Amino acid sequence: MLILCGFAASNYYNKVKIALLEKGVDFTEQLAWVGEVDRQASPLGKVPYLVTENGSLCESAVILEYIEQSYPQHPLLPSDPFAAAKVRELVTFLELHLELVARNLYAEALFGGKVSDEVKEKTKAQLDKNLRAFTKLVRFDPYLAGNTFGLADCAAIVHFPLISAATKVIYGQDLFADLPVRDYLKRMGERPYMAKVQADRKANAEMMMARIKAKSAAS
Ligand SMILES: N[C@@H](CCC(=O)N[C@@H](CS)C(=O)NCC(=O)O)C(=O)O
Repeated sequence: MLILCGFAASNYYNKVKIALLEKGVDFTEQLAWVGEVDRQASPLGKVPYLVTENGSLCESAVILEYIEQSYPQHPLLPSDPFAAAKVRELVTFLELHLELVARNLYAEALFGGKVSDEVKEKTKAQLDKNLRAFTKLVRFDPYLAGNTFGLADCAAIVHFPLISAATKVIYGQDLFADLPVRDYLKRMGERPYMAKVQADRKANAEMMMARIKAKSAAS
């Protein structure tokens, strides 16, 4: 049986969890906080990583490709190579050009730290530019890449809320204000397993904040 390792407050962890639930693949979860990661499995110390009968894998995009090829039921990629590439293109835009850029803000937006004005300005310019490009690719009809739920949705469900929250806190404005992201997330939130995913995320986020507070009080 597959073991998904990491913590449920992580967007990348939940991306993989949603894909497994969507496909109906059996798995168990194992809690691994940052700093407690098995470095053989994930040499950069990042979560998630997946333990399989063949060994372990890290990097969520790689994990999702492995799951998709190993468990063809309820496909999350179209069989047509071009249509599948369009889904992967959206995931790349979301993660490389939006989430990874917005990540520059998380220290202040989410974790009580501080980010310099210079970083905030640079990040805003990059986000605005990359959002304009993303807007040209994204469909929302009703799923991110068109009429079928897929890998791009597994990514969007977890990344949109975080990017929205971070940009609202830092710039007083939701990056996605002009896109139908709220309605989209509401629809995605109605998928049968989502209430549990959100409850797990919330409970784990509370644990994580308590750990951060305890660590800073001890130092
Ligand atoms: N590219 C990685 C990103 C994963 C990632 O950044 N995970 C965060 C938690 S959301 C993490 O482990 N951060 C700890 C670190 O970077 O040291 C993936 O897709 O799996």
